[in-house]
Amino acid sequence: MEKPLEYLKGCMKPDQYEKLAALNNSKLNEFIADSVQLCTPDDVHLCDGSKNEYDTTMAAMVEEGLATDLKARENCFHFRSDPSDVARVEGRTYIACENESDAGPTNNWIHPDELKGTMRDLYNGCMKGRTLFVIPFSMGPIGSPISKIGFEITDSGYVVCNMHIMTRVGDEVLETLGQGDFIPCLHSVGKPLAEGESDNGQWPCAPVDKKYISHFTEEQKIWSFGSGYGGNALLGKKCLALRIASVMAKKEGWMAEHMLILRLTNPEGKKFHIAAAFPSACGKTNLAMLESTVEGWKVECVGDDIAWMKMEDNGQLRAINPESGFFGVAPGTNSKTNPMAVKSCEKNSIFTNCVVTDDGDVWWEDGDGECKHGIDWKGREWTPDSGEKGAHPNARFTAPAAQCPTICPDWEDPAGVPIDIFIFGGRRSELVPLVTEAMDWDHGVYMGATAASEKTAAALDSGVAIRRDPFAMLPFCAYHMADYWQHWFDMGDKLGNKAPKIFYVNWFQKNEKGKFIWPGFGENSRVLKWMCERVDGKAGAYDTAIGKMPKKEDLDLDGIDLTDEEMDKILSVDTEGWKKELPIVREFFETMGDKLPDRMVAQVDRLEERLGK
Ligand code: GTP
Ligand code: SPV
Ligand code: MN
Repeated sequence: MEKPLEYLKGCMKPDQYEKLAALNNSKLNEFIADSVQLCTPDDVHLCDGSKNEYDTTMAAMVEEGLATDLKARENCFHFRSDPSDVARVEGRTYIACENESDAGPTNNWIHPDELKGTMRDLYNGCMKGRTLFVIPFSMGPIGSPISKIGFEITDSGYVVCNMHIMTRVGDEVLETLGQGDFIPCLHSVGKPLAEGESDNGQWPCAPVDKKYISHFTEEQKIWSFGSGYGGNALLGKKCLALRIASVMAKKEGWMAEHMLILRLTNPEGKKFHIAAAFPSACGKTNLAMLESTVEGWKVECVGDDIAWMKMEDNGQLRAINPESGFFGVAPGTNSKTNPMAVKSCEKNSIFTNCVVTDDGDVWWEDGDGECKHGIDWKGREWTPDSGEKGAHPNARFTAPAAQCPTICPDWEDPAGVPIDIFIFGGRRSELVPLVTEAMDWDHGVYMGATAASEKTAAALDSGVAIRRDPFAMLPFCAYHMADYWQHWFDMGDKLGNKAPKIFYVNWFQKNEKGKFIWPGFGENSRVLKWMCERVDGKAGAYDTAIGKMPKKEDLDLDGIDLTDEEMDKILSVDTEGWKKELPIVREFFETMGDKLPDRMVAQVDRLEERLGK
């Protein structure tokens, strides 16, 4: 377009247009003008991040029947999504770069030209009858050298309100941006409205085969179409802060990881910082907000889903949480399992796909209290006898991080927190012990690369029962997985003796009756304590074929309700079982082709040796 500003003058409110004119960022003006021209909305709104904007946008959705005002909770709202739009759609998530080999074997690749062609046709006129919102947002504290600015264009009020909570939105972002660069993110629910038509209370989205969650990794831009669900639509989160950032991080020598960040303080006041990667719906939010059951040990939350980490000049790795809210799994969250999450979403929060109770509150399976009658996530009457779950298993709450009672006072420090420990893990009902310490960095990288987990509800189409989910990044690493592994080896080389210690955990082993053996949740603090004492050289461990492990007496198990047999079961190494994993791991490695680092092969060879023939 020749004169984007002039074009925008014709379709924006004067005061909002003036902001753009004063800023005079030509990339931004072109991005907005091109999007307006392509998507043909009825109206354009430049977001300022104000409470008034949130309230007005939410009120319009309540009016429309898309949201329910929850009378029992201060400033809280509930949304019911379309049944096809309840989770990330990995099969419709694309990495577009010049060469397919750069996307690697773990991503869906389409050539950028082809994908743009397909998506332009879909975007054409897609915002008819709707408002196009322009959301200026910062991932990371505004102005921090690690932070990145994005602009999300969307036709969804749900996205606007969620982005207000999950990211830093508003005028300050414009001021910080100036003439600088940003990541353009274009989103549409993909449901244009005909003249006089309205959503009429129905969550707007497109059918699955029209959904595209696309990442142009070389141009660094994001195009998402057809879904309103969190990870597909709140583009600052998985799309920017993980997929696009993973490519930047590789190029620039830092790390963008699917990790919670927490601070653990011991009785002497010494602080440890832990970053932990578990696949979606495998316990990050819970661990991040854990209430320690070990006397004198205190946990504070820095972040629950994403970590951006950089090495300082002195060789110390420091992490920030690029988000400002939690988009947490609701089912299973209650005052016993995760009291801090319960408190975090007491007010000013958004709920998606829960049961709305008759007294105007939300309820979900394994939540607090009982629900005798309500309206389920599909909008039908629900009672405990309905025979179906009332909340979708991937029902979520969106809550401001600042509302977490244990939020770390330094959670917004632009310099981040120094990382001492990395944890990997997954959901395995068999084989994988409670905790293992890597023998060295390379062995830890092997543990991360071979992490595997049972299927959860966080992705609609994740397929097989147990899948390899390296570093919990399978759905989020936007370049060749083997290059990503090499990046981990390289980071270890750079960090040298300042590299964090690496551990692997599994909270999810089950007994013959299908019950979790380890009580989990707050009791996981016992395992974290052992890790910190390992860092300090205070706790014992012994060598096994799969790594260093604690004996029962090395763990603080005071007051825990487990029999000796049960503890033995989760602290033992099933050599035959591990041997059976080897061919599966080798087969997985083979899918990486010649990019597979020799150092990775060396690790599986050594493991095989240690396990014995
Ligand atoms: P994403 O937001 O999808 O990335 O998930 P997450 O990794 O943050 O998982 P989250 O903490 O929300 O936990 C997901 C589910 O696992 C919830 O239903 C939790 O109740 C359950 N869970 C978390 N920690 C534990 C644990 O230590 N033991 C057991 N048995 N279940 C757990
Ligand atoms: C996950 O699936 O890992 C989530 C939820 O944290 S989403 O934002 O949808 O990715
Ligand atoms: Mn996640």
